[in-house]
Amino acid sequence: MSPHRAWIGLGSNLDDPQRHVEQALDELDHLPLTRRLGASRCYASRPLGPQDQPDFINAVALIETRLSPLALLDQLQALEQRHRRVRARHWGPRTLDLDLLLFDDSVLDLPRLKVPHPELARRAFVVVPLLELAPSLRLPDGRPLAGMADTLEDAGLAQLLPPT
Ligand code: PH2
Ligand code: MG
Ligand code: MG
Repeated sequence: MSPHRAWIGLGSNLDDPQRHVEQALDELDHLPLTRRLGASRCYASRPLGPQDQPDFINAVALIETRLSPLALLDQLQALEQRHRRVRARHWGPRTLDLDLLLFDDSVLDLPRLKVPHPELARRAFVVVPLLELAPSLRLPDGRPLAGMADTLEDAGLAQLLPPT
């Protein structure tokens, strides 16, 4: 069976965020049955949600994997834990957040996992890096992602230098 393609959103706003994101981009390439096909640049963005927290670094990666969606989710959560992520408050600060954004053209509505990520199209810090990597990307329902970024507030999004 051919491998799956999955898009992962990365975010961090604690403890040298760019280092966490760049390291996680590397670690995604080493997950079992998985390799990374591409990564966006890192973007700085103002926090969505509670404002009394540091700005975020966000990026998006494309991976190829033979893991199932839930097995991939387990791997992503284990990777978050290795970055000593503490789940303190909803939408609060974190050392590493890995969100499964898209998995092939799958639509999943499981207790642990919703794909596409329900907030995907509303978040400039997800849509802009996705479009950087894949300008013609479409959601499973066929809607093109291009154009969606224009209708979002830019959330103070600033493109950083590419990871070295
Ligand atoms: N993640 C959140 C809440 N707010 N804001 C930005 N700018 N970037 C994020 O990744 C982010 C956020 C919850 O996952
Ligand atoms: Mg998130
Ligand atoms: Mg998350």
